[in-house]
Amino acid sequence: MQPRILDVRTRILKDNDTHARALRADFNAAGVTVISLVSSPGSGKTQLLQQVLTTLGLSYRVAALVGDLATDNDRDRLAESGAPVRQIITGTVCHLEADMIRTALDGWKLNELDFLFIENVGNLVCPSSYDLGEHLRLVLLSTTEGEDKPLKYPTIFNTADVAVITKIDIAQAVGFNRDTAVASIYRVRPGMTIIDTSARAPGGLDALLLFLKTVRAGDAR
Ligand SMILES: Nc1nc2c(ncn2[C@@H]2O[C@H](COP(=O)(O)OP(=O)(O)OP(=O)(O)O)[C@@H](O)[C@H]2O)c(=O)[nH]1
Ligand SMILES: [Mg+2]
Repeated sequence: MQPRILDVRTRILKDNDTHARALRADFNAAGVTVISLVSSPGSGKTQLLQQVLTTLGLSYRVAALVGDLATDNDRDRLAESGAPVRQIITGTVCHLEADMIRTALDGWKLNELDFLFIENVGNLVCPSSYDLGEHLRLVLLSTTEGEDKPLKYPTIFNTADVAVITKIDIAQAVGFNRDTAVASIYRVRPGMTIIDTSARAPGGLDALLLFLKTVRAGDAR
């Protein structure tokens, strides 16, 4: 007799999950690779993304959405790359939600993009609970914020796919211990992919760029 699998999932589907699922279906249908970035405020999401957009924009069709409680500052910084960028102002909300992404995408032709990047609101707590329909979530950990952050905020690392260590150029100056940081990440997520970056050093994003191109090559097959 075939073993019967009993689905004991009792979680009530939240509105956000429904919206996120619809978004992911649209992203897949359009053939666009969607990558989100989460981290605490100031760990370098915009700086990194601006350079990623600039470099990938030479060979790929790229665009970005960026969320903040207030100001268009990050949109303006990202737009310096030449890529189309839209700001989502969340007001008092400390994360992006799938329906905000849907609204912000209005009028954009997804099938004319290879990569869509989404910079979430700087926060290590709220964004972890909200699926945005993205294919890959990068969690950034900067050398300045303390090696124990993955242990203190495990959920954001558990809901991300890749950990990106930022500001490696100042690691020594701030006494960053990479082994300790990696051990913290592995305590939460054994074997998680970790990519070191610097937005200030020449070639400091090469490993990340190669990773993103490999992801795209897999999606585009
Ligand atoms: N030394 C160094 N500084 C960096 C690097 N990346 C970013 N910074 C600096 O860190 C500060 C914050 O960077 P942002 O890119 O604004 O950080 P963010 O994560 O987008 O911040 P929020 O959007 O407010 O959450 C800026 O002063 C950057 O110039 C890096 O690789 N090395
Ligand atoms: Mg930013």
